[in-house]
Amino acid sequence: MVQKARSLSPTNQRASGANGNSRINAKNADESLHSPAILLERYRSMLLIRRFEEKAGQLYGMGAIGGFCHLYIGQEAVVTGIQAALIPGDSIITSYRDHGHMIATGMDAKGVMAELTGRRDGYSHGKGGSMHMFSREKGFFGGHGIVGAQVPLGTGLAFAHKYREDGHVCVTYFGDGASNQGQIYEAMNMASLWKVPQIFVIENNRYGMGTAVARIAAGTKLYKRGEGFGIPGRTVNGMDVTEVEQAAREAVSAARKGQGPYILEMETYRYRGHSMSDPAKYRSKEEVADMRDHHDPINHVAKLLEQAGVDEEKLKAIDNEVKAICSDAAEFALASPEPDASELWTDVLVEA
Ligand SMILES: Cc1ncc(C[n+]2csc(CCOP(=O)(O)OP(=O)(O)O)c2C)c(N)n1
Ligand SMILES: [Mg+2]
Repeated sequence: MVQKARSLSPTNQRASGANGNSRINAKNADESLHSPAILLERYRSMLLIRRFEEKAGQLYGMGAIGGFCHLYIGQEAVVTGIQAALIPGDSIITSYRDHGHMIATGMDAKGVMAELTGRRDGYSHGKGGSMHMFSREKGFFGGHGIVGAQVPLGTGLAFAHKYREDGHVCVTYFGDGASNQGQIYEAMNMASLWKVPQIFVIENNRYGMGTAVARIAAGTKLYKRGEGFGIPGRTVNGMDVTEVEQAAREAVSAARKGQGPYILEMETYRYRGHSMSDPAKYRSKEEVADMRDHHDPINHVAKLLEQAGVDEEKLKAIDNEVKAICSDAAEFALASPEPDASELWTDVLVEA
């Protein structure tokens, strides 16, 4: 399997798919990923992220969340499938669209919601907000507001895994817009030269703020962006959690075995605006409706479960369970006090 993953050289990719895309080979697919038990787990994880984000959107509307708030609704299959291929001790780093990533690592919904609302019980004691949360315990290294900044940091995390010989990998998420940032290519060069275990996951949701990929990218096949550095890549249907997990398993397994970095370009879509303050006038309502109605990652899994004979009541019960988690998180957050003014200078620098 490792050989297979690594042998997807750019040349092979061109030969392997009608559009030059290297799709997951159905023959390699692990059938157990389609079992109702696994699909139910993935369904719950994706739904928890969606309900969490809907609740965050509500709190923002009520004025309980200040500053920026970038929702992840529509993209849930990406982080859910990737996380399913990881083990405790692996590290994850991403941009400001980060709530889903935190929830997927198992970070506490209460702590995340309390941080979003700027409260003392939040992950950064209410001083970081939506874009700046961390959990060493869960291997989550932020939460970064500067576009692309997390990518070289991710190379550093991956280097640490290699240096310590701990067998872990770093998954570094970034967007289609970020993929035009110069620092990403410096990071890719080092990552490949030193063969560090870094998986570059490009969440291509088609827009960077209000700008469509084709308007800013000279070359829209983002999975090929590592070609010059000898980093293999492939596109993945990011609205299909099983396809994401299968691709992640292959890339992660190769990286764990010392074969170096890999690029996974996830074809995905965000339903909401770039942030809560974006009216999203740069795309049509029909486009968004088509994605919601025909490509939704959660509905897709629900349909598969129904076809496998899983009772609709069971799915409803899962929805009620995750909704309760999110309501409790909101209640907890709103009951938590704001940080004291004396906290202004604490946790700013760490004495080395
Ligand atoms: C260095 C830098 N330049 C510009 C911005 C403003 N900005 C914030 S998000 C964003 C778009 C990034 O889009 P993409 O990478 O596709 O991520 P998405 O928001 O779609 O998840 C821009 C230009 C910034 N935060 N940092
Ligand atoms: Mg984008």
